[in-house]
Amino acid sequence: MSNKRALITGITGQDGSYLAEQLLEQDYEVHGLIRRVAQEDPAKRLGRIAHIADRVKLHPGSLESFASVYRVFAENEFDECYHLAAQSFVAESFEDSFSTMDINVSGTHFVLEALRQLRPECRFYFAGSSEMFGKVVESPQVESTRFYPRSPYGVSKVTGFHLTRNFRESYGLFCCSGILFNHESPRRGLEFVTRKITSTAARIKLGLADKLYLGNLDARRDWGYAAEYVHAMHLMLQQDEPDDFVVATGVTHSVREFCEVAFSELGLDYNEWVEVDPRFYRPAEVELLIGDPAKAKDKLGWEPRTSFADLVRKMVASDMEQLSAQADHATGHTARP
Ligand code: NDP
Ligand code: GDR
Repeated sequence: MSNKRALITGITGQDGSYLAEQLLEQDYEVHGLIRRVAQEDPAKRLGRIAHIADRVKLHPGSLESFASVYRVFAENEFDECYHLAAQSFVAESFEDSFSTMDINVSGTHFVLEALRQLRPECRFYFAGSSEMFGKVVESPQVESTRFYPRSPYGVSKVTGFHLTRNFRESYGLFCCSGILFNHESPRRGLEFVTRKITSTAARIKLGLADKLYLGNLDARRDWGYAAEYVHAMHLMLQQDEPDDFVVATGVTHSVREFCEVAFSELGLDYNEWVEVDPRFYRPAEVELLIGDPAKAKDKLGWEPRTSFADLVRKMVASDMEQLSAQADHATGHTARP
């Protein structure tokens, strides 16, 4: 049993919520940094952690304010810090690259610097991303694959990765980066393509929507299950030495294939319902990602368990369940056969 104290930035997000659950199960004292706005509408903004809200300690703050991050470290002696908070939507990073840089680069720098000054023994995890590989120079991608980011988001994560390594090498801090490939779940934000597909397919099935508009259907991603990926983050901080790890399934599928499986799960043919809308294309695209998680398997004993088809099924089932209740109440809507 553990009595460690962990800080999770981004605790209200998909990964933060799964990680908080897993750390609580291991008897951690779990703290989270949350934006003040989250308190304005907790039912919505804290929805992913509502079921554990009475067991975590939440500290208002923002990655945009060094003072707020510093205060949280000054008031609490953390053993582990999982830095997950970020502007995480790649498409948005093209729309507002400056905010993305501020939050993802300066925000990471703030957390590292507060930790260095106040709690250098605290172990640190940085949420690196397969987007750092971008226009890939080799496949599959491994820890040593050269970075070639294709978006402001990707650039920000490359910078965060180098900052993390630099704090490890310069100050001897226990700093790790996970290079996580796309990971999804029923808690995924609705703006990401997987959840957009499963939630809209469910709406179509229930007669609540008539079309699904998407961008590039040929982009390929290595999609895994989020609850398993956060376990890898925890394992990284339990090692004897800090290091960086690729976390992936080693299997790649296209957005089109995701549509095929999700719609067929509902007895529908995606060709009839999906339409391409150029608005959802990106100025520069990451066409193909496929990771090799051999190092994580070898050193962490971590392996993915959920298959692509099971992941899609899980997400479709969850969206159907959530939306069916709404459809029952709506008048004039009937589920499609
Ligand atoms: P989400 O978008 O679900 O969560 C992002 C979190 O960051 C939210 O809790 C959000 O808070 C918080 N946040 C955003 N801006 C700020 C800010 N200025 N100050 C404080 N908190 C802020 O992301 P995921 O859970 O999917 O991802 C977690 C991390 O892993 C991110 O860094 C992401 O970039 C990275 N990553 C994700 C992958 C994936 O496939 N999911 C793959 C590789 C990396 P709020 O609720 O208030 O918006
Ligand atoms: P990604 O995830 O950019 O890989 O970043 P996203 O689900 O947004 O896009 C995946 C691929 O699907 C294509 N696509 C669309 N994407 C969205 N969002 N909406 C659409 O309508 C659409 N149509 C096609 C995209 O062009 C892209 O190729 C996610 C985030 O979680 C990051 O934070 C994380 O670092 C990476 O995964 C790994």
